[in-house]
Amino acid sequence: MKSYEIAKSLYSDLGVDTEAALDALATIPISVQCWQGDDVAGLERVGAKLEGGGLAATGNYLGKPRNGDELRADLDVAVEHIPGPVRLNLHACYAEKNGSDVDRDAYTVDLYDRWIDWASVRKIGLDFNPSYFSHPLAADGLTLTHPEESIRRFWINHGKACRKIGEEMGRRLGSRSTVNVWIPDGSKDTPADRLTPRERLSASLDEVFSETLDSNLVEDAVECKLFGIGSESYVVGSHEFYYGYAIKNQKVLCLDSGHFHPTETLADKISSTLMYVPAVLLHLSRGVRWDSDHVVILEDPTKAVAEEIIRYGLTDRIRFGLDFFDASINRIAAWVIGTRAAKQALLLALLQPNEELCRLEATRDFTARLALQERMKTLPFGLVWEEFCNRQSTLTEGRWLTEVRAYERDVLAAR
Ligand SMILES: [Mn+2]
Repeated sequence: MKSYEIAKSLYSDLGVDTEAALDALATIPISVQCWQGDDVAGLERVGAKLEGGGLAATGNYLGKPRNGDELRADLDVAVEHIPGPVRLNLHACYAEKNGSDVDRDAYTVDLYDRWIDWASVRKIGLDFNPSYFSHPLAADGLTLTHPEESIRRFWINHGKACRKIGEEMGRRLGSRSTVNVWIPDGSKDTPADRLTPRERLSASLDEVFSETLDSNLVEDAVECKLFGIGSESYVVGSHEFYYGYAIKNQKVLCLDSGHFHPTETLADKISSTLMYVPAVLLHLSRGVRWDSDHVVILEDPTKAVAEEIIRYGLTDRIRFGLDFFDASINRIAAWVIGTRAAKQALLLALLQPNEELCRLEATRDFTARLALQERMKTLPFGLVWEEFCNRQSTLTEGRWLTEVRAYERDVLAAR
């Protein structure tokens, strides 16, 4: 408490109200991705694993969950060590089919009853994603752009089914679900025709989104990508494609940190895209030299994204999500580290003297602006973060890992 009071006073000297920052942080939920828990395997089949889609999970850490109950138990441990509100981001391949032979084009909300029950008890909202990978009809890496009409139809119907599932999740949980469409479609080598697949994708998406649903319960997002394994030369759903589609159709635009050129970052895209699309869904991730989906850490690109959102008061138009999966370290710790880092980035942004920085800029005092930007970096942010953890009844840095280790020893090691 004493150290927080010192931090509070130091920030106050610069006109920053740490109490307001702590209150604001406690209102921003981050949607935690279920797929970090099991290397994107899903629950449709026993022993299912990630197949195709240009995605690769690496590592083989002990204790991978073998069913939905184990995955949810692991999630409970992670959520316990994440201060403040979270949501859960679920992929369609986490359906629990209980022996039913229903395929993805006809999935219904009852396949997710156990997830909804889990979320309901914990007062957590659910977000949702159609799964356009790990399926025989996606084996050649083409889904909504497939040249065969019947295969395209199957995936269109999957998208339609998922929107209705998202709407029902929103209704049952009293919290709007963001349903995000990402497809892997592309070409390993230089294509002869880049146009026709894009025309097919546009037409397929129009069909997926054709039914008007309750916008208080569900919203549609679309996610671009630069390349994937097996789609190095061409991705149908590029940034320009989806940016145009989202503007034209007023959809939420999903920006994934790993889905652009390695030196290209998301921060500068926020203020531009929000001029033309209703909202942005963030998939915070960390690409190391490629779209490697490393665990999010408190690094400059993530901090810059948070600053852009907080400075202009845009949190209502941002959906905060994570997209990484790493099986080379304890999967639960990966969830905790990545989500805490994202929240720390938000807290740092909330602790910026934004009015003063803008005032200095308006008076063209760029010397003082730079000096103040640098000064902020030496303030005791960690003490304010500890206070946030304490107020949210969550263990501080350096303490939560002991608990995760105990669970690893008692539960994960026995699987
Ligand atoms: Mn993503």
